[in-house]
Amino acid sequence: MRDLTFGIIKPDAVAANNSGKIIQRILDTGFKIRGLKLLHLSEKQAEGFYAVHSERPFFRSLVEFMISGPVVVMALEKENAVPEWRALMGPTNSKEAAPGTLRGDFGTDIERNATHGSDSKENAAIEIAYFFNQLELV
Ligand code: 3AN
Repeated sequence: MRDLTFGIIKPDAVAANNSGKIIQRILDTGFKIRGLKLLHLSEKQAEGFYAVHSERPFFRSLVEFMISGPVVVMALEKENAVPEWRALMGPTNSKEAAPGTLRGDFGTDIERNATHGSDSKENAAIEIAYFFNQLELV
């Protein structure tokens, strides 16, 4: 069954002009792009998106990073989209991510890790709805 997941190309990867390469990898891996836009998040938007991490020690730093420049937000469709997108991204820490994964090829460390992906179908629906309205999804 084809599912949706939600992805972000983070400010480090956008600033390094890697958005196009990442989108090409996404298409080459068989995802269909159902929604796509470039945004510069406000502090409130970033805090809201990462609210589950608000008590974590890295929260402030994560929010500051996510508002440091534009991001690309994406609704992605594929069979088993959530695990497939996480596999393409690689592990959270770019230092531990293998070459050939997006975080391995385009990220730097655990914070500047090039991409975000939903961790469940339920969260994918919540995260897509946070950034896209129905008219923005094809
Ligand atoms: P993932 O994005 O792989 O699901 P989460 O949900 O554990 O990882 O973390 C959300 C985001 O918070 C990560 N993408 C990463 O940028 C940041 N993060 C997680 N752990 C740390 C940490 N120890 N130090 C700094 N940033 C972190």
